[in-house]
Formats: sequence, structure tokens, C-alpha cells
Amino acid sequence: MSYVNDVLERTATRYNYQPEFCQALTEVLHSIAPAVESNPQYEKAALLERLVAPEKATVFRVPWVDDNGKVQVNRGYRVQFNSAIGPYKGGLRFHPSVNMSIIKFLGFEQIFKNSLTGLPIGGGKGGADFDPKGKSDNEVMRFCQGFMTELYKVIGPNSDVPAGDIGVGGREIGYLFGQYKKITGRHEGVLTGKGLSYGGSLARTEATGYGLVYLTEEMLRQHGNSLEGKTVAVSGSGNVAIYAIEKAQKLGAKVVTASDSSGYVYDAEGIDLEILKKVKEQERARISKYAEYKPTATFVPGKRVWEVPCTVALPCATQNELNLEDAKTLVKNGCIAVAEGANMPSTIEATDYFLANKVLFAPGKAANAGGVATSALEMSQNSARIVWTFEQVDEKLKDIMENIYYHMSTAAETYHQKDNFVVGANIAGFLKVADAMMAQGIV
Ligand code: NDP
Ligand code: 2IT
Repeated sequence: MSYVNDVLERTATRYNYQPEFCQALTEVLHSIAPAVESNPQYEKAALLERLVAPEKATVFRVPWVDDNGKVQVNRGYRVQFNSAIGPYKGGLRFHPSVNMSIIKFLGFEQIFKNSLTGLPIGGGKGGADFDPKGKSDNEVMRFCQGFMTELYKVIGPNSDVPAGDIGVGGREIGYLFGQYKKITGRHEGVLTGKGLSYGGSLARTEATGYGLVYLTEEMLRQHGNSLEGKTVAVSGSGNVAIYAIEKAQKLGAKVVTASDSSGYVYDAEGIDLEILKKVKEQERARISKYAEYKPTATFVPGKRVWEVPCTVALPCATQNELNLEDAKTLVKNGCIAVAEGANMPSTIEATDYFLANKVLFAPGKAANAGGVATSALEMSQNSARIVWTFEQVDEKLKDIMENIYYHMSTAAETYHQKDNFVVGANIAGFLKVADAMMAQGIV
């Protein structure tokens, strides 16, 4: 058995109770096999065995008191996966589904994503099984304070810098930062996605969605096409989805859907962003509210957006939200490009179907890397104690996304899999991390 398959089989057997982690592991290890085979020194150094094991994982209890005076207990996580190329960097997710499998899959993906940005950041992820939905601001604040009271012990501006993810946005980062500062007495760049008044970077809020669209446009451009005039389906209606819709519309696309876990809205006129932002960013309401404000839109409960005909699909909600059936529907309806705003939204079967049917497919670790890349730009500004303009950050973001496209497409060609950006992104991300691990010895 090959070295890659041996490590994959042993790790997947050992962690068979962590399905999302095993899924990410399978996709990455299969893709990088040719690069591993042409570097036999990796096996001698047990490089893959080290790569698939987090350097450190912390699990902690988070007790807090709700508005009724009842004590609640949640579970917090921080997985510090790989620091070969820089301090651990990656978001925090607050969602009831959070467990070790989900945090490990996200942390593992983050290693290669962060490498692809070209910036010096290692991979990590964290979160809690706390559900911010329906909680008051005070409850969210008390939870964040309790969470940080443990988390601060393992993070720092030069060791591990968390940020947002599902359920963690500007409000949560503010409360987390306040508690970190209170405990340590230090005002430093220990979190990214901060508010602009206390060290945040302009364009970080927009970065993941904008970056997704910059990469999509570059991918289309290199194939003689563009977003102009295209019908686009977007899933989700959170941070990534909203700013992907904004940038896609700026580039002349018509985005006809948005969704949340209750269903989706279809708006033949194109999504009205002002209304969507009001419903989601201000009212924190369900997506059906959009259709109440906008008479041309229909709300379809309990369904996914992929049944709506589109030319370009941008999944921006969560893992495994697009399966083989959805992929078949999209291809049948004429979809030519899929770019993942979310982390691992397509199942392995769906991904394989897109590739087999010549759909241009940009995997999440490349397509959504603009968020973490801009987080790294926030870290640079914090370290240098300077502030860049929106235009400066946005221009760097666009450059980074175009470079990611270049590196993943070049790696795909080098390994004789032209336009297979899954292989390209995984190999390009992996080789830099492998090189750094080899240089640093057995640690
Ligand atoms: P938000 O919390 O802002 O929004 C998440 C959206 O996805 C909501 O519309 C939510 O609906 C929906 N969603 C979440 N979980 C589920 C579920 N289990 N089933 C159906 N819908 C769901 O998160 P973000 O926009 O920040 O993140 C979205 C995706 O993008 C995630 O995969 C995240 O890991 C990824 N990502 C985020 C980055 C960032 O900078 N924020 C960077 C790179 C990737 P509901 O409210 O009903 O739960
Ligand atoms: O998945 C991701 O890349 C993020 N949630 C953003 C991480 C970050 O550190 O900005």
C-alpha cells in the first residue's frame, strides 16, 4: 500500500467517529498523493503522520448564567493544528452542531488555505456548541466572557490569533476582545475581525465574500468568460453570502437566491441587498422576512437553493450543504462554475461530479481564503500600528485572490490535471507547509 493510503487508512480508522474530519482528510490526502510520491523524504520524516495530528487541542467547560438566572454549561474548543509557516490562525464557530470532528476538519483545511494565501499563518480553529440564535446581547456577552476566560490561556498575538466564523461576527469579537484585555491587561492583535474603532481592518467584514467573487471572476476570465450578465445562486445569508452577493452584483451578475437553515428566498428581480442586510445584520431575523419586505420574492421553506436554475453557484452556508443530487440538478440546469464560499459545502461525490462534468470548481480552501488573508493584513496593521485605507486593503485582497488562482491552476497543470483545482489547491497549499516542516526538523 502507498504511504499516503496507509496514513489515510490508519487515521480514518482511528477517527471513524469524526466523519467531517475524515472527509477533509480523504479529500486532501487523495489530492496530494502525486506530490508525496515524488518526495520520498517525507515518508522517512513521518511528515504525513505529523500533518494529520493537531499539535495541540484544548477542550474546556464554559459555564454562564442566562437571563432567567439559570446556569448553562457549554463546551469550548481550540485546535492548534499546524504552526510550520506561522502562528495558528483560524476562526471560532458558535453553533449547536460544533464538536471535535467539525473543529478538526476546519482546522485541517485551514492549514492549506492559509498556506495558499502566501502569508505567514499556520492553521487552527475553535468554537463552542453555543447557539447565539434567540439569545439576548447580554447572554451573548456573558457567554463570550466565559469562553475567553479559558481561551486566553492558549492564544496570543504571536502564537494563535482567532477570528470569526459561523455565529461569531463583530458583536462576539468585541465581547471576546474586551474580556481578553481585561484579563491580561494587554491591548494587542490577538483577535481579527475587530471593530474599526479598536484595531480592526477596513474591508475585513467584506473580505471573504469579495475575495470569493474576485477568484470566481478570475477563474471565468481565464476561460474566456465573466460574471457579467450571469444568473447566480447563493446559499446562506450570513457574512460570507451577503458580501459575495454585493460584489457579484457590482460585477454585473444577477443573484437570485439567499437562504438560511429554514429555507430559501427566490427573487427573480435580483436580491435587494439593502433589505437582506436589514433582515440579517440588523434584525437578526429569519430569511422568510425578506419575502415579507419584498413582494417579488418567494420564500421556499425547508429546501435548498440548488433547484433554482443558475449559471454560477456560490455555496456560502455550511459543510455538506450541496450533495450529489444537487450537483446533478445544477449541471442539468446549465451551471458552468461553482466556487465555495463556505468550508467544504460540497460532498466528495458532488465535487467529483462537477469535475467529471467539466464544471469550473473552486474549492473552499482557495475560494474563501480572502477572509483569513485579510485577517493576516489586520495582524500586519496591528503590529506596525498603522491603518490602511479600504482601497489599499481591497487591492491587496484582489491581488491575493488572483495569485491563489494562479498557484492552484499552475499546480494542477504541473501534476497533469489541468483545471482540477481541488488537486491544484491541495498540492500548492501542502508543498509550502511540507517544506517548512522538513526544514524545522522532527518537532
Ligand atoms: P454566518 O454565521 O454569518 O452565516 C451562516 C449562514 O449559513 C447563515 O445563513 C446560516 O443560517 C447558514 N447555516 C449555518 N449552519 C447551517 C446549517 N447547519 N444548515 C443550514 N444553514 C446553515 O457565518 P459565515 O457567513 O461567516 O460563514 C458561512 C460559511 O463560510 C461557513 O462554512 C464558514 O466556515 C465559511 N467561512 C467564513 C469566513 C468568514 O470570514 N466569516 C471565512 C471563510 C469561510 P442560520 O442562521 O439559519 O443558521
Ligand atoms: O474559515 C475561515 O477561513 C475563517 N473563518 C476566517 C478565519 C480568520 O482567521 O479570519
